[in-house]
Amino acid sequence: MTSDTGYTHCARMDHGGCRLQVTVENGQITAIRGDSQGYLNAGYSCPKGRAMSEVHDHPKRLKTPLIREGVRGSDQWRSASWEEALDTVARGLDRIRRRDGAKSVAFCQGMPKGLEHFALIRLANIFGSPNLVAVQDVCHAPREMTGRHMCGFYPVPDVHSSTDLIVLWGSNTRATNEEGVISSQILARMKQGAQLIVIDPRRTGLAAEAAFHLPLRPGTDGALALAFLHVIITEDRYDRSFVESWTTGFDALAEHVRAFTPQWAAKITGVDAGTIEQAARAYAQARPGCIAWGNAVEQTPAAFDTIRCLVSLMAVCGNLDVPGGNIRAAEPRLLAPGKFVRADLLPEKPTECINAYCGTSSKLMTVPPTYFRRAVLEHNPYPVRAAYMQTTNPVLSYADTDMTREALSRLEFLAVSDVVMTPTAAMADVVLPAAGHMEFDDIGHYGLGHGIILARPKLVEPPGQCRPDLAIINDLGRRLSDPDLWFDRYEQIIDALLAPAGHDRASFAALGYLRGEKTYKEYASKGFSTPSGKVELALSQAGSLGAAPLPEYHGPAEETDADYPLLLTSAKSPNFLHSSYRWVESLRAREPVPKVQVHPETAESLGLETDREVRIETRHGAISQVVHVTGSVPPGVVCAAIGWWFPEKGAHREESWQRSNINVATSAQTLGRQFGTPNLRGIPCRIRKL
Ligand SMILES: Nc1nc2c(c(=O)[nH]1)N[C@H]1C(S)=C(S)[C@@H](COP(=O)(O)OP(=O)(O)OC[C@H]3O[C@@H](n4cnc5c(=O)[nH]c(N)nc54)[C@H](O)[C@@H]3O)O[C@H]1N2
Ligand SMILES: Nc1nc2c(c(=O)[nH]1)N[C@H]1C(S)=C(S)[C@@H](COP(=O)(O)OP(=O)(O)OC[C@H]3O[C@@H](n4cnc5c(=O)[nH]c(N)nc54)[C@H](O)[C@@H]3O)O[C@H]1N2
Ligand code: SF4
Ligand SMILES: [Mo]
Repeated sequence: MTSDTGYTHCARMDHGGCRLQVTVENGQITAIRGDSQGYLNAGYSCPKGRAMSEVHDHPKRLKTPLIREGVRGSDQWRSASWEEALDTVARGLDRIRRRDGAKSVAFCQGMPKGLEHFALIRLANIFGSPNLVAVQDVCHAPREMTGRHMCGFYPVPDVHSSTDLIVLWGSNTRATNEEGVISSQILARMKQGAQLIVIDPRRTGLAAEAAFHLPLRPGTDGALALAFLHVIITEDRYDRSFVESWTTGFDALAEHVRAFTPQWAAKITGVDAGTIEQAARAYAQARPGCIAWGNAVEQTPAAFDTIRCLVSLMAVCGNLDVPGGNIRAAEPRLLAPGKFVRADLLPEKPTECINAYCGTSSKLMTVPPTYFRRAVLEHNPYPVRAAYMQTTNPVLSYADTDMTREALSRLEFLAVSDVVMTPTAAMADVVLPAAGHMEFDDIGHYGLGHGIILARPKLVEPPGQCRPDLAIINDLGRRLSDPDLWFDRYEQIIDALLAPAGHDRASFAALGYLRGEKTYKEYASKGFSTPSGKVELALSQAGSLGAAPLPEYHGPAEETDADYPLLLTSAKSPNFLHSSYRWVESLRAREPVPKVQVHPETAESLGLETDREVRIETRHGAISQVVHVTGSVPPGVVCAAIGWWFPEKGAHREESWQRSNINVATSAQTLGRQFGTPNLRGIPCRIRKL
């Protein structure tokens, strides 16, 4: 028997980052624990991270390439060699490229798991398609791009430095480890005395420990943020010297927010005016304080306005680019993403991608999923007829599942790479078995903009014939384009990225992580990278973005009425990543069924009881989940579980992906103009007993 101990950083179970100590015996992972030397986690790990040992070699894992035999979606496949499968994929994509043009082929990516995200962009660019579809419409693009419009960078919370106060604005880090923001760091700052403000309809664990918890009505964040600005500006609590030297439009903003009193916001948000005032004052007083923002601020069509308010708060309180505030993270000197993806080969991308025709932000370099599906279904703005999807499960993750299913069934050719058969892969012509975490050499958090790059060396062989996405893309690239643009072996990609930092895979694995050298307040010498060189509280380019110069609040995306009196929102589960890993026994045992959280008063008025299955109906669709009566959600708010399908029922079956999938009940009709964001928070609904 051989036994080894290896070290890597967790990945694919959330955004990843905990350094793990991994025991490998006879080629199998037998133990995983958090490593006390971990830069981000200092010994911490969670059940998801430790469950990776079950993922490797799980019987559900895809182990050979599959080619469709029966009608699409009927679950009839034959195993194929990699040669045949890759040739079939290359032929399928090339046929459409020759007939309809390269832009009729889309490349789709889910939450980035590692380098495969950038490798796929490289493939799309070299292939000649401007259409890289990503879930960024509801995940990070709104905050990143809005930040870049207003202050020239993506202002990430500096939870690595000492800080007086952390605002968790619709972010629940204790359950959802986020890019560079790990709850162990927030807890460490709290131990040093940092206060918390939690803005979340639910009383989460962190809310219970916070100095202020503002349980707002889902979808009303913009109104609350305007009231924060009102308090801070009218009470003269802002950083006058920063505002005078480094912002544009402050006087107009001050005038604009006069109407948005705490009393006004209280009516909309349901949070009492006194609490709004006190919390706003606490943020203004904290020097420094940071805002750790989550999905809630960017999962409504109003994301652009909501986030503009938050960046304005950071700016007027002097918290931009100071230690412990919201900073421009400096990246370590790796090969720049733009160079790696060969953006130079496709200069027409910004004007030719699907969303360029939809008036989205010019900084958005990925296609919002709704515009991709409209291109497939309505040929709007032009037809898309084939897709290559990796690390994504759109049947579960895109708003409006009917639309997704329809689009998938209309594609002339679809190839999917995944680690298991999913409801999306079940619709494909070719399914490719991907290697998972610890099964190949990878790098974590490259290009994500928070300044830390993590080593993820290979520790075990992949099961069966599984191959890393990096290798699959490299092989497809060699078939679809000049082979000289590709690599002999996928590992060379990693060495190429690390070379500018003076590392190769081995030396980087030994080092563990790289952090960019941070110098704060770079604006003092260089100005802000905006047209005016300042933070644009009033946005000079607002017109081209279809917005007013100052952030507004236009009310919720959808109003409740007598038929749909409750407000539906969601929160991510600590036990799963989106739709992934319902098939991992230890995780499923922790959470066997999808639960919808309902307040005791709401439950009583509707006669609902814990553990009883109910129907949740919106104007767009209906799903079933199991009631959990809890005082941690406010009355009238319903918080459902996301990403639910039942692998044990068969990925291709409707009863598997339809029954409890929240996106059956969401809509992609109304989208935010700048990022194509649908409404996922604050959806009018009703609940019926089954
Ligand atoms: N209603 C609603 N919808 C949402 C959200 C919400 O809050 N509410 N959240 C949104 C957010 S923030 C995001 S990021 C998206 C997520 O959207 P997706 O990324 O599409 O979500 P997942 O369901 O995790 O799908 C990931 C797939 O990748 C597979 N996988 C894991 N590792 C690998 C690998 O190494 N290679 C390959 N090829 N496959 C792999 C998994 O098995 C899984 O099937 O969903 C969004 N959708
Ligand atoms: N365990 C686990 N970890 C994950 C993920 C996962 O699926 N599971 N996903 C990863 C991904 S891709 C992402 S993007 C991040 C997301 O991480 P988060 O942003 O933390 O994601 P959520 O849990 O969707 O939302 C956070 C909180 O928003 C609250 N909320 C709901 N509606 C509203 C609202 O209208 N306003 C406000 N202010 N709050 C609201 C919810 O109650 C929840 O506590 O997590 C990453 N980490
Ligand atoms: S918190 Fe995230 S990174 Fe850490 S062990 Fe859990 S899943 Fe992995
Ligand atoms: Mo996400």
